[in-house]
Parts: sequence; structure tokens; C-alpha cells
Amino acid sequence: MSEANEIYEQAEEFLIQCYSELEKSREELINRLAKVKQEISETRTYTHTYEELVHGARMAWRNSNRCIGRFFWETLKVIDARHLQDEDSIANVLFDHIQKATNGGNVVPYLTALNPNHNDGDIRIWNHQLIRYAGYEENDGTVIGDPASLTFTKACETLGWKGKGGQFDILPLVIQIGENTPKLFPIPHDLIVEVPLTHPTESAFEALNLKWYAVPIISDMKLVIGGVEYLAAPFNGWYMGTEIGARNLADSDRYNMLPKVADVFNLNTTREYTLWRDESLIELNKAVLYSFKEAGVSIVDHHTAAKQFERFEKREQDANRDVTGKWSWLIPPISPATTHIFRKSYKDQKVLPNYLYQQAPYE
Ligand code: HEM
Ligand code: NRG
Repeated sequence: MSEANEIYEQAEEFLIQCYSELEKSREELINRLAKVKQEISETRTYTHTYEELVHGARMAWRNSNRCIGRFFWETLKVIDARHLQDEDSIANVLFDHIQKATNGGNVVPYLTALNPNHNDGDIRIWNHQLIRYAGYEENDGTVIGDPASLTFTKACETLGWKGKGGQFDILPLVIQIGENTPKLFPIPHDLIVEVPLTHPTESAFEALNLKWYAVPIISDMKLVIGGVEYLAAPFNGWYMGTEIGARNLADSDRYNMLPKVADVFNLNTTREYTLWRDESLIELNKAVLYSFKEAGVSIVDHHTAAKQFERFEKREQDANRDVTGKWSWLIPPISPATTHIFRKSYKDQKVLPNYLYQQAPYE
């Protein structure tokens, strides 16, 4: 916990910028600062108004250096769940988040804010994303499911969860308050939209039996606004196709599907110079974009996303704000040199409010 002075300084810096962007009067700002100063001196923290919370969460998205989707930062919707006290009601509001964000396939960017100062201790969501697939290690060292979920899957099993041992088992929600034993909540099936992958021209692709869930909802980062740390503040947008087709299903330490895709297309995998990996990547990414479109689930290709990011950069320049960024994350993992991002450089400077990494509670 920082000192009261430090918290106030961060609050002041945030409120000055927030109120200026919201075009509030000087009087309103001065009154608010006095109230916040008093509250911090009495309680060592303060409570954001809903308006401050919403704009703070949007600023945090705008400041997310690794995100190519920032063009839409002003559209983020915020569910205020700061009043919730127990794991069951928290699980229910997270179920609501999944439903509202999925919106029958027309994905809406949402953030749910949970109490940053719960009396019984920190509220933590153990999941990396609200919806994600389990990973199981076999005795011979091979992995079934998503290798990225191995440690968290083990933690769930230690807490009493029994997975089915499949390639695409949805993990349960794990919610912890303070030092209490974390509680497990299986996510109701009817809330989860998944997209089975088919290819626009190669019908044999279907036999790979691949699929992915519709909405990425990151739930392990902390949202920092004006000296307040929201340790549980899951947020979502929609997918960029390459996240699924060029990383989750393709990486050799994830689902490692490129050799199997190559088989479907009868590619010659005996020599690297045939570029079978590259061709498989493209076919897999075509399948991801095609299947999401056919299913009516929001997704963006990396060319369109890069163009949107360019418009974001222009708009920020017009607003007299610097755009910070992490180049190695902003470039898409396929055909990066076809985007304007490839030929630019970005300052990877941490500007607050922001979404920051924090230590996993189970590691
Ligand atoms: C990272 C796209 C919405 C915050 C990313 C990445 C992509 C992306 C492609 C890189 C992911 C990776 O390589 O693993 C998008 C798209 C969105 C969107 C297409 C559609 C609206 C959002 C929203 C927020 C956000 C709503 C927060 C309110 C972030 C953050 C990261 C990130 C914090 C870094 C995650 C990490 O370090 O693991 N985004 N995003 N994004 N995005 Fe976005
Ligand atoms: N690459 C991860 C998700 C990271 C965030 N990506 C987004 N965020 N699109 C994956 O599951 O593939 N978002 O808030 O939309």
C-alpha cells in the first residue's frame, strides 16, 4: 500500500486529466479534489464516481501499448460491480459479462469492475481469461488441450475440479477473496459461443475438428486508475484472426497444428524451402476468419486492424496526445511488413491509467 500522499498525488494527476477530457468546469474539479483529499486522509483510499471509473478504464485501454485495437477505446462499456461482497454474486456478474459481451456474436467491448478495497482482502480471479481451454499433461509428456493452461488446470484439479481430458474443455471460473479458499464455478454451457473451424474451399479441413471460443476476456491483469488498483477487472474486445490462427492453434508450444494442416492440403513437408509452414499458416488463418464470419461472430483481420490503428494514431495526434506502443506486439504475426506499423517506431513508455501484469495467485 502506498502512502496517503502518494495516493493523493496519483489521484490528482488522474482527476485533472480526466476532468479536462470530460470538459468539466474548474469548479467541479476543485470540489472533487478537496473531497478526494479528505477521503484519502480518512480511509487511505477513495471511491471513483461511475464517470471517473468509466473514463479511467477507457484511458487505460487507450494507453495499452501492446493493443492494436485501440481505435475503439471510447466505446468501452463498464459494469459497476464494486458493491458485490461474495464469490457467488461475483460469479454471477461475470456470467452476465460473458453474455453481454458475446451479444449473440456481435461482440461488445466490456469491463467489469469489482471492489478494489474489499474488507476481507483482495478479490482475485485466478483465470487468465474467463473462457479458456484446459491443458492436461499425459504420463509420456504429451499435452492434451491448451499447453498454456497446464499450471492453471492443475490448480483447478487441486481445488477439486475434474476435467474431461479433452482438447477443448472449458475451465471453471476460480474466484478468491482474501485468504479464503478459492471457489470454483463451472460456466453454464449456454453462455459460451464457440466457432467450429471450416475452410472456404477445402472440405477436408473440417476433419481436423478445430474450434475456438468467440470472446477473449482477459481477467488476470490489474486496472490502475489514479492511485486505485482494481486487481479484478476483466475486460474484452473481439479477436483479431491471427491471435487464434497464427498463435493459439499454430505455435509449437500451443496446439501445434501446422503439420496437420499441411497434411490436409497435401503439402510437401520434407523440405523447408517448400514453405509448407507459411502456406499452412495462411490456410489456417483463412479458415479462422471465414468460420467466424459464417458464424456471425465479430472478428477482425490484421490488415483491417492495422488500418484502424493508423486512424487511432491520427486521431490521437489531433487530440495532442502521444501514442505509446510496443512494436514487437503491435505488428501482426503474419505478413507484418504489409502494415504501416512495420515501418514505424513506438515509444514503449508506461502511461497511467493502464492495465498491468500482476503475480498469479497460484504460482
Ligand atoms: C493486446 C487486439 C480490445 C487491452 C491485444 C493484442 C491484440 C489486441 C491483437 C495482442 C495480443 C497478443 O499478441 O497476445 C484487440 C482487438 C480488440 C481489443 C481486436 C477489439 C475491440 C481491447 C480492450 C482492452 C484491450 C477492450 C481493454 C479495455 C489490451 C491489453 C493488451 C492487448 C492490455 C495486452 C495483453 C497482454 O499483455 O497479454 N489486443 N484488442 N484490448 N489489448 Fe487489445
Ligand atoms: N492473444 C490472446 C488474447 C489477448 C488479448 N486480445 C484481444 N483482447 N483481442 C488470445 O486469447 O489469443 N481483447 O480485449 O479483445
